[in-house]
Amino acid sequence: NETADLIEKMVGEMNTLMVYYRCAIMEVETKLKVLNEEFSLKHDRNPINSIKSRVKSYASIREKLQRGGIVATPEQIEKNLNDIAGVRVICSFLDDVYDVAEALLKQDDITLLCIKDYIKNPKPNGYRSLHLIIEIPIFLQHEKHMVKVEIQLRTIAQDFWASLEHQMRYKKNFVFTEEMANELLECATMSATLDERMEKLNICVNKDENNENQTGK
Ligand code: 0O2
Repeated sequence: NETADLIEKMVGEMNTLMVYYRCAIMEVETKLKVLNEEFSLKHDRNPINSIKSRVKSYASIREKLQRGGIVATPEQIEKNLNDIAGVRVICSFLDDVYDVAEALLKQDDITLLCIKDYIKNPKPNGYRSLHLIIEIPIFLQHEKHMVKVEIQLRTIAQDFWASLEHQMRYKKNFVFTEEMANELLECATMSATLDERMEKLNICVNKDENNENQTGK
């Protein structure tokens, strides 16, 4: 009976923790949507193309804990895992990635715990994305709770590559041959070139827009 009580208590605590992560995702999503609205009002376009969020599944949490030799208690999970709440922000242009990240990090209730810029320093396989680990408060009836969220910001082209690479890699835990890995890397380089060319085009569009405004056209 004592074991059953203990299990029930643990399950209850885990469920509460997962609710906290879902609430933190809602907070971050709202902040991003507000920024998108403001930008679209000022510049007549959306810097954020889409937002995809998820709370890590119990199976993935368990696997990650086992890999790290971490005891599966809610306290240890909160302390050691940074990516249980994940928000992926797909931006239109490269500049948007950095502008959105900067605007978000400026907000005084957000604490940046870690930043990894895989756009400036891509992974050897070609993966590009800006990763932020932040901490954000959620306000409950009687308390304020700080929650960690992993935010991945990337362009549409970077997301295209990462989504397909992820699908292929996770398919039966496939290990790419050297030839395939090279091909993937080349695809990543091509999508990076695409981003740079689109970015340049957008700079021209913005310049023209500013000139028109100045000449009162
Ligand atoms: P999933 O299924 O997306 O959740 P760790 O987070 O502890 O595993 P690290 O090095 O601190 O390791 O994290 P990193 O590399 O900053 O970011 C990990 C997450 O970034 C991954 O989560 C992926 O979502 C994404 N990512 C990193 N590298 C790649 C890559 O080469 N290809 C793709 N498609 N995504 C990548 P998960 O938990 O591994 O996967």
